[in-house]
Amino acid sequence: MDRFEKRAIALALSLLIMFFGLIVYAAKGLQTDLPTCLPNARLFDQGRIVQVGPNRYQVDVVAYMWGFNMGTINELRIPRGAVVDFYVTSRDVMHGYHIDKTVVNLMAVPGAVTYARYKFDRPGEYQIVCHEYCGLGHQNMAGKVIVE
Ligand SMILES: [Cu+2]
Repeated sequence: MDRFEKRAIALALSLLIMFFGLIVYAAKGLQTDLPTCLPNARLFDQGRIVQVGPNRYQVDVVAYMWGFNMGTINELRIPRGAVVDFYVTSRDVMHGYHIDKTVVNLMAVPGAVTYARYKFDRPGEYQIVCHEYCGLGHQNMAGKVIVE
């Protein structure tokens, strides 16, 4: 192995370690879990918002043709700094659940629950869109998160 090969391998290894460190930092330091499918999660068919602690919320989202039920229809109001656990499922066909300007980007799958956590540090309106074509009313399938 010549000197150039050793340097290339050392560089590749240090990049791998750096990327892994960034993933751990994003998950723990920024409190953004990687989106996940929870194969054994309890199923639900009603949307709801539950406050589970000081500025901590759990939101069950049921996507349907064509809207999002999150306890309220298409709108979620939370205070600034809230940490929200999103559990997303679908009542009919596959939908998407993407919250603009965040890393929340989930599939809504009938019979399954997907999960993401996000901390809303900045006040304002965040658009929610379905990003999986789901039928004739797909383009009307939108909502918003309002951070006060
Ligand atoms: Cu949809």
